[in-house]
Amino acid sequence: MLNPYVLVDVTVATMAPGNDGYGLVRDASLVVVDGHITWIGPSGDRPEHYTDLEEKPCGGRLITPALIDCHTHIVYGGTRAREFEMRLNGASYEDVSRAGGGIVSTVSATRNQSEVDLLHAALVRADALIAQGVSAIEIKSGYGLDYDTELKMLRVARKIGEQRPVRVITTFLGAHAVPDGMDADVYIDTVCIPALETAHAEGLVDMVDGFCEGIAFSATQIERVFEKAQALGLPVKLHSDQLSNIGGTPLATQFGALSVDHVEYATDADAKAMAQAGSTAVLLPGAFYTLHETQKPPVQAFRDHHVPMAVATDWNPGSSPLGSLLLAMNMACTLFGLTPAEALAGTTCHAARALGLDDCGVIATGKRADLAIWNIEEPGELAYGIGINPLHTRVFGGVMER
Ligand code: DI6
Ligand code: FE
Repeated sequence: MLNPYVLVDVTVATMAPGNDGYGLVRDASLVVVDGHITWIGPSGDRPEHYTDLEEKPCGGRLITPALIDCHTHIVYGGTRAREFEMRLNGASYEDVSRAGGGIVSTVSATRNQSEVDLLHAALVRADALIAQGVSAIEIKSGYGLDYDTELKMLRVARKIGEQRPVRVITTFLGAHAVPDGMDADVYIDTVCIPALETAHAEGLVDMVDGFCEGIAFSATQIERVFEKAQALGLPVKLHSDQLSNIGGTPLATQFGALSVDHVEYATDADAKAMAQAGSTAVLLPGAFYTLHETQKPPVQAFRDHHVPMAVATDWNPGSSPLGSLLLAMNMACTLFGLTPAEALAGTTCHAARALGLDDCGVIATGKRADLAIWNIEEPGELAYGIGINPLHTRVFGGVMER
């Protein structure tokens, strides 16, 4: 059992709702008992019964909730660096495709790689996120597109959570792309839905996602997957309005989606529907950047309708080979116009909400002690730096890592 302790000489960005955006407490103390926060406030106000605890001085550093990457695809085989090179040497999308590139190449590499090798590569990616103060990672399947490989990906994702001090939330994304040579409807009914049922029965699935897009699946096809998710009692989320608007968001909100992700082409009506359904908008600037997208997500509409905005890496080998959540925060500010406080909310309290987690993402009494202690004094610096990692140390479930 962990001894209780108190972090002293800190500035705390609690990210608790309803104040300056950061919920800053200066000259603060933060009491941790049994892996949970039991008191946070100005040092002078610390209750009598907490005065004898072991004190850990933090040298005036900033503490935030540990970061949460609420949208990743970090389990995959192979790399797409070659096609990046080809495109920059003048090859067209068709040339890349003819040379066996694109999502199809990731699917075959993921099918061909052993579970051990997939895990090995994914752990390296998880470690990169953890090193930036991340304590929870959502990980999707979706590069198998066959029964066995979808299950294999989810087992690997679960193992990451067992082998590293990080919470892993798994998402079944069987409806990610139509496998080569297969009809989309046949795939949904004979592969995707049966794989979801088995994965759920084996305890491998926390949430269900789909890719609703002209190049992937229609809203009617996704609806069948969501009906199955609902029958199994699993929450849903959706890749929607990334490259076009084909009605994914109204569908997602009808199913009470935890989040609607990408949303560059979402309309004001979509934002309104998301607000009514309580869905979080997950902004993914890494994909926007990589694909040279020009349509920005309707950030002002999300603000006007009080839709919480999360920010994530979307780490995947094709459209977002982005291994830094801090950089995603910076990009969300520079490319989409989020304020640094919105960007930090996007990777803490709103990211927790996008995953349906209510025990983390803010610093408050009763929450898990998942914290990031930074070598900076002002929270605005987190989104300001480009490729800078100011993490001093992480606290995971109350355990201070150094
Ligand atoms: N949206 C994307 O941008 C990626 N998947 C998705 O649903 C693309 C995935 C890839 O190219 O590997
Ligand atoms: Fe994605």
